[in-house]
Amino acid sequence: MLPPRSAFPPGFLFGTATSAYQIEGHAAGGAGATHWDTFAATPGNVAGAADGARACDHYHRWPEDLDLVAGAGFDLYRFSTSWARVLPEGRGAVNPEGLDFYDRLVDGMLARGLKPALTLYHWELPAALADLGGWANRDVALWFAEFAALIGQRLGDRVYSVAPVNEPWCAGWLSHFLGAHAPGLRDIRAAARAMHHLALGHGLAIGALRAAGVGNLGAVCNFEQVFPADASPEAAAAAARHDAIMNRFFAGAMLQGRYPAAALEGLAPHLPRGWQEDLATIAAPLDWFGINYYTCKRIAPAAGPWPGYAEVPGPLPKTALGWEIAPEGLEALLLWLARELTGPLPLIVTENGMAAPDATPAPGQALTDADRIAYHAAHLEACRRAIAAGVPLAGYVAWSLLDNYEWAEGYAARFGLVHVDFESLQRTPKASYAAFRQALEG
Ligand code: IFM
Repeated sequence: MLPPRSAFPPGFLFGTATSAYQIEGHAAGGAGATHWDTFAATPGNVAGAADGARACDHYHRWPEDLDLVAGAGFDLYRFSTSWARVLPEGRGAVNPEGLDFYDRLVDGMLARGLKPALTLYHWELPAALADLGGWANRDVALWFAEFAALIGQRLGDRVYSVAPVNEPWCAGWLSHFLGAHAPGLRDIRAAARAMHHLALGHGLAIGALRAAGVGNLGAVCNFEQVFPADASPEAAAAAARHDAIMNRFFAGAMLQGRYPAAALEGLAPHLPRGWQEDLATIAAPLDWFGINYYTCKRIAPAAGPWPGYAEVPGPLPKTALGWEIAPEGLEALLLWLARELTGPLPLIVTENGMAAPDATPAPGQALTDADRIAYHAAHLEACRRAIAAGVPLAGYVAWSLLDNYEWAEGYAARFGLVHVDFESLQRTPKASYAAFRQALEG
């Protein structure tokens, strides 16, 4: 059972989230190509070579999807704009159909009493900008700020909150150093530059949004609880390096105006000249800070060049993606953030959820995803403990409303509270959806 709404402070916000490329159906509506289209079209990158061309066809089915969000009693809907849908070349000519789509979507949320929580960039970089070097090119951060201003001018009067970049660690390190996401690079120089320019793009976008009169601006970073794989000093140092790259790089820059020393020891030689001068822009004041949390990691030293570490499997029960289920890690990270980085700034859990091996529901039957309910329940209890310990936690957002395009995993990993049949595109609420509806009534 999920803890009821009444177990949280008055005004605590409950939401659910999606992102543009994962659900919209990118082939519809005149959107430009993105680096995810080309990444998926390259053999070996994505399970089944799946892409987001059709996804959940949310572009046409959004009224039904917003009815589902409202029907569960959520207060807030976290969604994202696709840069390439609005600006097919990344800059220059606007696709009016794209802007109109987001206009209708936001009005649709307001009509249903939902707070629109907008993320500007959830990873689908316009291919035309990838051609120019993507995030490794500083100009992309400047063009991103122009996109932010455009969206701010069009939607800023109606959205509840805005965050520029979802999970910059994924858009930077996972995509340019580990090669697991588009553009699929494994290059430390590109990674260092992309990470810095993503941070700069965040700061410039915050400035552009404030200049457009948009308020309630924040950031959304992903965090993992990090453990050394054993008691050796080498494992402790390896874990500290992962912690610096994963948990402290973006949060440190955005909240304190500095990159952690344990990350700079490997990245500094590859950062663009004069990077220090961008830190004041990156650390633009925020109104809230979002934490996306899914799992913990155990880190062992590994041979080879910096950063010289590898993940090792842990003993906890795992999700369908093999991610350890570690709700205590959420509590620990919330306490750490509030103590060391965010202080009185409101925190929001902007993503939390699990991929489960859901079976296809029988016609007319709810899908029984007891493991997902238990996952959300345990993490909501972790939130309650953090609040009781004094953390100014203001909301919890479940990932995800719908089963959707899970990036390199294609359509096999299902995170939704609502099952999607990717043939018929029929939506069927799961038991976890009903659990949220019940909890949010109480
Ligand atoms: O599906 C993703 C989402 O796009 C970003 N955060 C993590 C989710 C699950 O992997």
